[in-house]
Amino acid sequence: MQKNYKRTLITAALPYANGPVHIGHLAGVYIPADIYARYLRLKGQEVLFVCGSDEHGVPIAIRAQKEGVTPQDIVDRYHTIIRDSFARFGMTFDIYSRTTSPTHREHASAFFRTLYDKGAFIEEETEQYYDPEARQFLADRYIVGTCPRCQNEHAYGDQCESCGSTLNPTDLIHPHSAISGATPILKKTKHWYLPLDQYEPFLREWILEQHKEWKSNVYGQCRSWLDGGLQPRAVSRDLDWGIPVPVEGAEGKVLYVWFDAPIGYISNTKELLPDSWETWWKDEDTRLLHFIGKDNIVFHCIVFPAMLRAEGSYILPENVPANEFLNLEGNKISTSRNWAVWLNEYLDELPDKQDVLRYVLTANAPETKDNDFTWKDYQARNNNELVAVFGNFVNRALVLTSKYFDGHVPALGSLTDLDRETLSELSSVRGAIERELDSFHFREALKEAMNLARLGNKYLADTEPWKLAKTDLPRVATILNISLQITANLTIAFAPFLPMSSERLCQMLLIDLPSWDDLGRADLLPVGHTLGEPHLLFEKIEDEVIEAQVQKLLETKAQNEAAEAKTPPVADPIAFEDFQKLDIRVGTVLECTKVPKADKLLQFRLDDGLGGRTIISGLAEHYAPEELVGKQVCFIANLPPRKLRGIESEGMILSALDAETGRLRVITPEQGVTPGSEVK
Ligand code: B3M
Ligand code: ZN
Repeated sequence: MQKNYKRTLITAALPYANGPVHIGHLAGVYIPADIYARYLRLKGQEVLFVCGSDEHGVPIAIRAQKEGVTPQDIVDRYHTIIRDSFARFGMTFDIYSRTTSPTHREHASAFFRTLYDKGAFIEEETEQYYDPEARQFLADRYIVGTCPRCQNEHAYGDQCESCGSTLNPTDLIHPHSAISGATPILKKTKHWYLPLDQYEPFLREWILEQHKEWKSNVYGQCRSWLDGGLQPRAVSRDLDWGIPVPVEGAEGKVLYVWFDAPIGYISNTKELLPDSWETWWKDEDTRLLHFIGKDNIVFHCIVFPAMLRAEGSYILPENVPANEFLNLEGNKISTSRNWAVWLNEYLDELPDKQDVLRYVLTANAPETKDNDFTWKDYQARNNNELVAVFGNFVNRALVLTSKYFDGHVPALGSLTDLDRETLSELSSVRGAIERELDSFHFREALKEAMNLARLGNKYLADTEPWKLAKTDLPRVATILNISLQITANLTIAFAPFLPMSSERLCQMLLIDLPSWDDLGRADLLPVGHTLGEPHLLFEKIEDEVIEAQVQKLLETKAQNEAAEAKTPPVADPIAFEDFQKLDIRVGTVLECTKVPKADKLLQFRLDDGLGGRTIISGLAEHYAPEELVGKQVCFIANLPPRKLRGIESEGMILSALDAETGRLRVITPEQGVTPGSEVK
């Protein structure tokens, strides 16, 4: 029997700030969470809905390194994009903060220190891979090598993405550092571990005995984690990006991102409610709900609860209604392969269609199994359901009332059996939606709301008031009164699911949103109430709009295939000393001419800061000579001179061979430098 809680604290998974949010995140986490928060608020319950950007972790550090910027630059960019796109989408977070906030830094650090002082951690020295050149320990993702199982040469220290094997760095053949290319060495390093195995009895009782009501996909995954036996889990990392471990002698070590991130829920609450956050996190009368995707189940049902249990003063989640994954046009959504529908791009390219996406992603939500999003289905649901049923019904009710009763709610006359049946079905809609929402069945709940629109549509189709106008206006009045009451109920029924459409419908009815408890009543609109101008609630989506989106995905697919096909594998590792032998300089092109009778060769005269030199380079098919005069190029200065077509060439000009187009582009410094400057 569900306990009567005084308040509900809803968290939504903190999105990694190394890319925008996509429809998979929305379907899996954010739309269900927002529906639920809106629903509870409509019922007058005390709700807090917290989220924020998850800004630490190796992927962000790697991306920063690849882009030649700082991790802070990466998270600032994507935190802004994510925060703003959520706001435009209508997410009703009470706070959307970030884990680089001072409040979080302080709270996560204090949380760690509390557990450390309680002796909750195991301290262990282990051997980890260290990059002697970059002079830093390497997280598993930073170690690349050949997979022992499938020989994929780009396997990572934790996983081979080619055959999916989970690996340890020491399994890799020819491991090398993704940072410097150097061969890593094993070096001792100390880390702290949360002994999850010690919490197994508690977790078994708390989850498997006390929360049998959890969704089967969540409950099942927890059971398998517990049956598999829990191992101590690292809570620190050798990394320079993250929250420093608050222990003497732990320089260069940070909190493991999955230790720090869930604490972000707490610090976000603390940031919002500095004086009363503990009511939400430590009072047993708070119901805590975590909305997440299935890949985060272990962290929210096993690791974070163990952390909270170890700390001792926090409540535990009452439910974790995790969704499965959404695929896109039959393929797994992938940030790295840009195979996604990005929320920020969707909002730009399909303006004012937030509710259409909310509708489709709820109707198609991967609640118990993975599901697929297709643009065709998006169009079909919009045109055949939102436009043809919901929009059509409310439009006819309003237009007919405007036509026959001058836009005022007409009087209710005597009722037929069909009227009574229709009103009876109307009265049951609140219970039907609540039953589904209270058990986190959002797809089913939306269907119940949609059934109300279907009920109205069918009622008008069956009664055909437009045929009675000349012969029985009182009957028309009754039919439209009932239809308008259903229309007013639709504003409430859809308020959690399609908030913007609900608001627009209220404006057309010239009413404030009725309260949730009024859902099902047949007297929401008093006789004589003046209605507003009817407008189309939804517009048809034409084929070309969909084709443009499908085309965009096909181009992404083609780029991926081209990139995968043409990007040459990384060459064998070289010793750092070999690299240091190269003397790469910058030179300014003084002259550039075609080499006679040589289609591919250009002759360069460079100002190399050392008196000038001539270099022959195979760029004639990629540049007109005059294009390069005055440009600065990078060249290898310490190659032995060699004769090409009788001309002595003193070095090699460096160019990039575009993996897609096959074109050669010279490498030039981002800003002008003194000729002869060394490239480091
Ligand atoms: N940043 C989301 C993910 O795994 C992860 C959630 C943290 S919630 C504390 O994509
Ligand atoms: Zn493999």
